[in-house]
Amino acid sequence: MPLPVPALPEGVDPAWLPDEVFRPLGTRRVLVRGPGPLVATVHGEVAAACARFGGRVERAAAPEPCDLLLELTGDDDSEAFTFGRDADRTTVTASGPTGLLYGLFHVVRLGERAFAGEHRLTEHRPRLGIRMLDHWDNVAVHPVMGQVERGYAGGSLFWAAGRAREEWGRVRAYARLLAACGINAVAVNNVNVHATEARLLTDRIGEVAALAEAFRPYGIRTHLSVTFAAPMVLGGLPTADPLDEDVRAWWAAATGRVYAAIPDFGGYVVKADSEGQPGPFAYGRSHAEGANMLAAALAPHGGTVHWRAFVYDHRQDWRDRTTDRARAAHEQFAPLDGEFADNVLLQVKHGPMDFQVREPLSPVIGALPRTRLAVEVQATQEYTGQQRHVCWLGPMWSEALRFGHEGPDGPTVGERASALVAVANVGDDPFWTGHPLAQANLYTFGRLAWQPDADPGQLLDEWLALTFPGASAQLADGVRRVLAGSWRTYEKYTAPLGVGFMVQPGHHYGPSVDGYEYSPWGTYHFADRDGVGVDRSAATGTGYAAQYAKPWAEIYESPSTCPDELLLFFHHMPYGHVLHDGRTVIQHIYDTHFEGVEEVATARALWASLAPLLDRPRHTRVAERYDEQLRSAREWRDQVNTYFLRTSGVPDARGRRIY
Ligand code: GCW
Repeated sequence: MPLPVPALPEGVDPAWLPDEVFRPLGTRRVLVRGPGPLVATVHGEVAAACARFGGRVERAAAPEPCDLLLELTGDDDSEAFTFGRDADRTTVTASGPTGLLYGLFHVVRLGERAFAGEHRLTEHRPRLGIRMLDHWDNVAVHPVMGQVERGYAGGSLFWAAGRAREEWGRVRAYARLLAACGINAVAVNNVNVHATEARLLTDRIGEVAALAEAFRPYGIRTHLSVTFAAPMVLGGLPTADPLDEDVRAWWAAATGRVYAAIPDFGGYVVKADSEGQPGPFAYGRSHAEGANMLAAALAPHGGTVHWRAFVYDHRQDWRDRTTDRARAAHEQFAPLDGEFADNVLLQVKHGPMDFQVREPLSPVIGALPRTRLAVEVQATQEYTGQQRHVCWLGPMWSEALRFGHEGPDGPTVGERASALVAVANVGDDPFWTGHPLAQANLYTFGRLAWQPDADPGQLLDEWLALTFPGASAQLADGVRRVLAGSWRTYEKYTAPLGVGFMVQPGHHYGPSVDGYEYSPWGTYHFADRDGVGVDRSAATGTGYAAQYAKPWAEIYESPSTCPDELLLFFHHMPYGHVLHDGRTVIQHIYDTHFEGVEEVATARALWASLAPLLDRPRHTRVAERYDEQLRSAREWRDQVNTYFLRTSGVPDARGRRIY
C-alpha cells in the first residue's frame, strides 16, 4: 500500500517541494519494486505525483516496460543508490530502503533532465552517516528563552505549552522536506534540559515515540537531549557519578525502556559541564568517563552519544588576561583522545567560540585523531541576523568543511568528520523559517552534509530551481544575487576582521561594541586608543594559536601571514597596520561598514524589483524584513564607526559622516 503524502496544513509554504517539481515524474510510467515501509513512502510519493499529472505507477513483481524504475534490491542499511539511464528508461536501484528514498529525490531534483538522453550509471553515497538537526525546543515555555531557545521562526513544531503539540501532519511534512535534502536525524528537544524536558526520557517517552513515528517513514531517526543529572532528578539516586554502579544500572534500564518504545531510536545529545548544565566534573570524572557511561547504556541497542565539546568557563573575570575562552575546549578534550567509546561522537562547534560571523576552525577538530567527530553549525541565525537579515551561510559552512586542518593539502574537515549537525532554524511559522529566504540555509545544510565538498553556489541554484520551479531568468538571477553574497555583506556591516561578540548581551541582536567586553562570559576586543584585537599568539598572547597543527600554528602566529579576515581574532593590532589589501585596519573598519550598508540597500532595491514575479505573501514578508535589515545595518555602521573614531581619533580618509 502506498503511504499517503502528508498534506501541508492550510497556508503553510511547500518550501523546496512544491507540487510542480514532481511533474516530470508524475507524467510518466513508473515502476516501484521492493517490499517494506520506506518503499511504501516512495510508492506514495510517485502515486501522488501521477494522480496529479496523469502518469501511472505500478508495483510489478517482474520488470516491465516503464519510463522510470525505482527498485530496492536488498535489505541493508546503506543509504546509497545508483542512478542511470539508457535509451528509454531511467533506473534507480538501492540495496537499502533509505537509499531508494534518496534516489527518488535525486530524480525530483534533476526534473526533466532525469528523462532526457543517456546517463552513465553513477553511485551516490552520503559522505557523512549522520546528517542531523538539533532542535533547541523547550517543551514548556522557558521564562527567558521562550518555546524555542534562539528560535526566530515562531513556536516549536513539536511542543506547545508543556506538552506534545500533536500536529503530526505538519511534522510528517517537515520530515519529508528534510529527507528531500538528505537529513536523517533529528534531536527533538533543547540541549539545555529543564525539568519538564528531562522527563521525556522516562515517563514522557511516549510523546517522543509519537514524534519518531512521524519521522520514520522519511528515514529520519529521533534523538533526545538528556540531562546528565537524570539519575538524581528522575531516578531519585543520591549521585549521578558515571562510575557508580547504581547510576550505570539506572541508565541501562532507562535506555532499555526508550528502545522498547522507539526501536530505531538514534541516541542521546548531551551538554555537560557547560553553561551551568550538570556533568561529570562534579564527581571528579572526565568527559570521557561521562560519555562512555552513556555509550555503554546505548551500545547494546545500536545508539550513539553526541557529547558536546562546548565547554568553557562562563564565570570569568575580565581583568584576568590569562583565561581565553577560545582555548577552553581544546584544553579539555585534546588530552582525552583515544579514551572515547566507539559509539561516542564528540560534537564540536565549527569555531572555537560560538557561531560568530567569522571564526577560525576549532582546533579541537584537528586534535583528536582517534575520536569520532560531529561538527556542529548553527542554522538558526543567533549571531547572523536572527532571520530578520538575509544571511545565507552556505559559503561559511563550505569553507569550514573544506578546510584542511593539517594544512591546505591535507584531509578536509568534511573528510575527517563522521557527522554534521545544525542547530535547526525552523518553527511553526508558515514559511517554516521566519525569513522565507532562510529556507536556503536549511536546504544547503542538508546537501552539504551529504556531500561536504559540494560547491555551495550549485546548491543554491538547486534550491532555487526547486523552490521557484519555472522561474524566469530575472527571478532566478535576482534571488541568487540577494543570497549569494549575503554572508559577506553581513560580516561587513557587523564584525570586522574576526572580532566577535559586539552584540547586545542576552538576546544577541543588534550592535553593542562593549556589550561583552566586561562580562563574565569572556569575549573581548580590547580596543584602546592605539589598537584593537585579541593577542592569541604563542609568543606574546594567550597561546591559542599554538593549539593548531602546523602549518596553521605558524600562519596564525604572525600578523604578516595571518589571513586578514581573522587578523583581530589572533592579534592586537595598531589602527595604522596595513592589511594585505593595502588598507589600514581603521580604514578597513570604516570602509566595510559603509559598503555593507550600501550592499543591503542594493539588495533591498533588487528584491523590490522582483515584486511582479513573486507571490504576495512571500514578497511582502521579505520586503518587510529588508526594511528592518537596512535600519539595523545602519545602526551597526554608525555605532561601530563612531566607537572606533572616538577610540582611535583617526578620521575617515574619505571624510564620510561618522557621528
Ligand atoms: O550560543 C550559545 C547560545 C545558548 C546555547 C549555547 C549552546 C543552548 O547563546 O542559547 O544554549 O550556545 O550551544 O549550548
